[in-house]
Amino acid sequence: MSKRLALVLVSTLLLLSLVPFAATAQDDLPKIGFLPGVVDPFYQVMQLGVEKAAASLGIEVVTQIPPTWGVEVQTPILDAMVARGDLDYIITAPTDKDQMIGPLQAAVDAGIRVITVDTFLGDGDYVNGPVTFPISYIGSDNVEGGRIAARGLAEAIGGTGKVYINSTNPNVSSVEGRAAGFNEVMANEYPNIEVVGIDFNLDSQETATTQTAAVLARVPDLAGVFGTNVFSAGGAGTAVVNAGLGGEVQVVAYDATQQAIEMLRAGTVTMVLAQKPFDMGYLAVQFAMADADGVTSLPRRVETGFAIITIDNVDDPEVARFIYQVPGS
Ligand code: T6T
Repeated sequence: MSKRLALVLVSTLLLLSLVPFAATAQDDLPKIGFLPGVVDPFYQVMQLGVEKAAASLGIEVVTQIPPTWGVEVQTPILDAMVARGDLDYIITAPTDKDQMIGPLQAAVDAGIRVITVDTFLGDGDYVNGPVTFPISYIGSDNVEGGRIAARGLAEAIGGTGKVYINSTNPNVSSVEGRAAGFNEVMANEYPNIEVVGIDFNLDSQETATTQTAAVLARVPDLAGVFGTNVFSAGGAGTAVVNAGLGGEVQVVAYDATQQAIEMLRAGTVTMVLAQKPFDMGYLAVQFAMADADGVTSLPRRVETGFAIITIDNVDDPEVARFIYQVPGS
């Protein structure tokens, strides 16, 4: 055999021996299910983060976004994801901090590892709290976000007057935390501000608009509104504009949608709290990969922070990059 032929043979054998290993490595990559709360710009941006991380790592993600918010919609989708039998991890935003414990425990019992993003189960303390099975909670410190919103609104109304909260659902860790932080600051730091109440719009912007309009009619000297998420803030701002009170009744908006930014530019909204949904999705996929690779020291809680957007900084690219940019919008 010539030297050259021997070399070709050896190289071919070497290459062939590597192929099965490559296939195994590919097969060993975790497969992830992504189940957010509802179709909205916040979760659409989170999906971009999930997809970006998955592409970087070469792993497959199965995404299903519930059309409406709620345990009754999210649970059957989760059950179907578990029943597929091919998912190693589920990244999800539980739509109720108590009622989703059972369905997610069932996923864990079926051998799936769970990471919660944006919302948490129980009290969110996955080390010492009542629920410890999720790998991690990755999301905003929503109580702190509520405090920031309260101080922003209080300042906008000169530290005195009546304010109202429009929110989505009770028992959801994110919006519940926002209202709690807001109420805490108003009670402790602003004795001349009265919180006249809270309504739950069940993730309907239309309902949020109607509810806010009713409060504006009932409380003619209302000074401000805190909208705790996309739908709440959108509805609150719309009602204020419809009543001809834009700029008079101040609105603080949680979630940096295009609509919230338009209302900020129009003078209806005084402050927008941008969360970092891209980071939440991206990090969750990275955490799943790290866990699959045997990393055991992943933090059980990761706070992704905020960008606080006002009319003074909305055009600063370092701030504007946190406005929720959804493809096609
Ligand atoms: O505000 C976000 C999210 O953080 C919350 O948990 C649910 O509502 C949104 O998705 C906005 O609609």
